[in-house]
Amino acid sequence: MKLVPGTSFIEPFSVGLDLEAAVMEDPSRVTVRKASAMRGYYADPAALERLIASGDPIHYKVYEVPVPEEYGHLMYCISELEPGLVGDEYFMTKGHYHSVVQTGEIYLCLRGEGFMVMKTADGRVVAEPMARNRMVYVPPYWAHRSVNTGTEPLVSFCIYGAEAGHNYGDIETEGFGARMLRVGGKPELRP
Ligand code: S6P
Ligand code: ZN
Repeated sequence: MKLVPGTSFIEPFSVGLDLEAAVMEDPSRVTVRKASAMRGYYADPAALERLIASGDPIHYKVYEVPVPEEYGHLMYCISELEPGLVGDEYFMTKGHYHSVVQTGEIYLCLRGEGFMVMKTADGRVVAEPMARNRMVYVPPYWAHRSVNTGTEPLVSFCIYGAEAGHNYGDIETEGFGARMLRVGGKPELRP
């Protein structure tokens, strides 16, 4: 067998995914982001500070059994975003471009309801609905952020090229171009 430089050889394995319950059974890495990790992301920073002061609740968790972050491997995760509002803005993930910007991603929604908001570097914004059994295709070049507009956790299974990496910096500087706000009790994407 001839190995290709840059792509590690590993043993096959399997992982328990309970798609009914929307959980990964034995994750070896769980990334937790609390409200305090979201400073700078919401339109109403005072509302975020009140949320942090009231106990800094968990915003979202990402469950993984990681593989090498290399071309050829496929990374996958369960992403679980809590429901809630910061002022009038629905709870969301930070959102990112992939560092290897030509890497796409698939999100299969298992539970909850919301949107995948996606943007390009030249300012286009598209929001695709997320609901159980709905799959969102995030093409190469599109930054992506999940937004929970429902009343239960928004849980998705995602798969992407393991070399992708996360570029949060560009979103921190350029923002997302639009926000998902509760207007008259309903979600509305506002520029
Ligand atoms: C990774 C993939 C997800 C997100 C997760 C959290 O490419 O898109 O695993 O990392 O949903 O979002 P964020 O924007 O905080 O990384
Ligand atoms: Zn991604």
